[in-house]
Amino acid sequence: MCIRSLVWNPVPIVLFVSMSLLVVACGGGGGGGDNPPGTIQLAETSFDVREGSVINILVARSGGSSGVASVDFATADGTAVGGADYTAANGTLTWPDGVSGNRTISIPITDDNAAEFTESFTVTLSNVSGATLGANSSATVKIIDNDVTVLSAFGSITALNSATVNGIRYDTNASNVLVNGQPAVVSDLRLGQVVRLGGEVNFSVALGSADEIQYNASVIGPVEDIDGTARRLLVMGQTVLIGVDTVFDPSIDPVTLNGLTLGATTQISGFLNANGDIMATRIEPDTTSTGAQLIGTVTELDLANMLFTINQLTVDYSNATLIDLPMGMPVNGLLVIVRGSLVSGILVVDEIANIINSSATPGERVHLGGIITRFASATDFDLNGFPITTDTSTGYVNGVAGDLQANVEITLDGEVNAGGDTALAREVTFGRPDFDRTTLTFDFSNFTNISLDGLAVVTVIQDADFSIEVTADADVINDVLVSQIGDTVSFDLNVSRIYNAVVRMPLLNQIDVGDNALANVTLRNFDQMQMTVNLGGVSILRGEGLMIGDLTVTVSGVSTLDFGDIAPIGNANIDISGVSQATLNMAVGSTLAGSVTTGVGTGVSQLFYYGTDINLNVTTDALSIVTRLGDTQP
Ligand SMILES: [Ca+2]
Ligand SMILES: [Ca+2]
Repeated sequence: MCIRSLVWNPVPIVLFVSMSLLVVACGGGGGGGDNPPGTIQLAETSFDVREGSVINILVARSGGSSGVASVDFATADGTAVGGADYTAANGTLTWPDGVSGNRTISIPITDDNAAEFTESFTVTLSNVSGATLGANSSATVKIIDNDVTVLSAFGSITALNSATVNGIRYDTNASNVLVNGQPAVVSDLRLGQVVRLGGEVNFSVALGSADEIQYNASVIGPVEDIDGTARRLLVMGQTVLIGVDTVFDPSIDPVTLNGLTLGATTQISGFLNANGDIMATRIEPDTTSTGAQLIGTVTELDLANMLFTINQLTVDYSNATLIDLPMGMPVNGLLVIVRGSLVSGILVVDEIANIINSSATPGERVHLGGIITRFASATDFDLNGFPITTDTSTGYVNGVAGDLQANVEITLDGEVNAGGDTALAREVTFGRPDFDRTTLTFDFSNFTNISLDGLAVVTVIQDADFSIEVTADADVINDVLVSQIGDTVSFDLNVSRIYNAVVRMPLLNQIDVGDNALANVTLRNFDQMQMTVNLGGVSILRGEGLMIGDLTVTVSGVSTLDFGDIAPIGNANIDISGVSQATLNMAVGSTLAGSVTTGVGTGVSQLFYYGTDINLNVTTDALSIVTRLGDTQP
């Protein structure tokens, strides 16, 4: 089991790893004795089961086997109802004299065709005879629906190539995308962006599809203060706090707050907390936005002069289009998005829109991640500014109702009420949904190669000295196990967290990104006579400032290699397969050889290249595509 800090913790720690490391281990103890009657209890007390399957619950007699023993069991309805959602059961389990070990309670789960919330029932042991009843006398079984439900989701993108939001992976092949109010495409989306998404989900497999994805930055404006120690920024009058899973755009060098520039326009995505601060999920330099943008709460409204403030920023709305505002005017306490331009330190806005009114449709199912911004009681609080209620049917994961308080991060599955002004939470998960653990491995077997696996944002930079830096906060120390075996350094971590890792090494002859990776890797400034790139999994590899003589490339899985913006490559041999693509900038008169093939699934494999007088010797199959983008780029 993994217990995580529930409250945002901005205290920074940089795990700096050279070549001597701490290995953490844990162990257990045991006992013995004569042969007593033993203890009877459930092997586990919490089960998640999909509709249409059978749950087998083990009951164990342990610590002795003397004499005949028995125990009664019975199911009891919670939000799941016997007969409709599962087959109610009761009976007696027995162990003969001298026999210990497991007995099984098997309960079929109904497969209906209705889209439902997660429901639960309990299995309870009673009337133990001939042994002692252990502490695990009751279990909760949660039924995860396997029917497709339409919903609206809100949360940060934790994986790309499709978009993973709140633990659900959404197919994006048919998504309409809006970025900061403007029409955009799926490839404009970035890790860590907080998005609103409409689509369909099958919760039993955590897969869905998104019809619509909207991203609005929390703030686009100049950086006014950088506090690297407190991990805090001031951006256009707004306090921005950097957390454990804040994603830094790979163009930020170094990949810390020190890589930002005072006065430069910066785009921040994140969640507001109860103080109105922005808990950043993503930071990137912004060289393309022509205006400023901010999401925040109206205060100090001055109707006569048509001014209000959002934290330390004064907003002038005298020339603004007002969208969805109550009675057509701003009011104190209203959460709004404003767009405009900074004039002498005042944000003169063209447009003010009510965020809350536009976010909820009466009766719709919602899957919302974020931070509790107002807390009155466990049945009355706001998540991201939106009012939430709970009732006796509400289930809790990784915590209890008493753990709810301001600034706690939760994810909830619920439904908007008929009035469209609150949502009833049917299940509250503290933190973000659990993912499997994975390992991010750096393999320095010959000090010229690097091997990556797992989920991370990794920047690999040419540097005379070897080092690895992983930026993480204090509460991660309980959640990451660093170990070294030979030349391999591993970070065993929870993949729901995204790590910013920087690797510095003098030479890079080969990089392997494994088939299980969900990695976003940038190679920067290497000058190599020869380089081999093996890119797999669902990964992205970009090159910046690279000079490569001969390049050998294998791209597989659902991966993207972008070497289109580097110095011309001497010669290249490629093998692109799966649903992958590569972009190369080839030298004048160079050879580009190999194959492009498309695997099973949606999409095709593609090779894009810049080149002049290229000796092209690339084979393709029926689906794959080779596209020349233009002449060799200087
Ligand atoms: Ca079903
Ligand atoms: Ca169902």
